[in-house]
Amino acid sequence: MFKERIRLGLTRCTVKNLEPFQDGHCHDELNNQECRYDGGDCCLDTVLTNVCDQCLCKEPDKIVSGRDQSPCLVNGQLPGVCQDEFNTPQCNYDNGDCCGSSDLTWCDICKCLDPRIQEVRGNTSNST
Ligand SMILES: [Ca+2]
Repeated sequence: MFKERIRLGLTRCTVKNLEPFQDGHCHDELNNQECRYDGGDCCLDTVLTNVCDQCLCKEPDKIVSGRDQSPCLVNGQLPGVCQDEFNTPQCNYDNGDCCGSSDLTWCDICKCLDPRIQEVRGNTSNST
């Protein structure tokens, strides 16, 4: 097993199960420098986000090349409906759909993450 880690260059990676490494699906637990950013799984042209929560491309060289500026890596956005997979900086926090009185039937986390809207909320309303 340790041989495998050496072969993959993952000797500093603390994740025990390396099977998900570079399997084409983005894994948050492997998406760090020690684990070589999941072998690039989180920076693919089409990131498979079914097993990750953050699913962010963190590879420095890819970010420098502008990959993190790519507008949104998932398709199927529904206006006015909070969708966790779009609730990211890349997807403009689902255009604010997870903040306020949107349709929350399509999300699990349904959290208002948009920093701009959070600011507004903090100033105006504190009662639920
Ligand atoms: Ca993976």
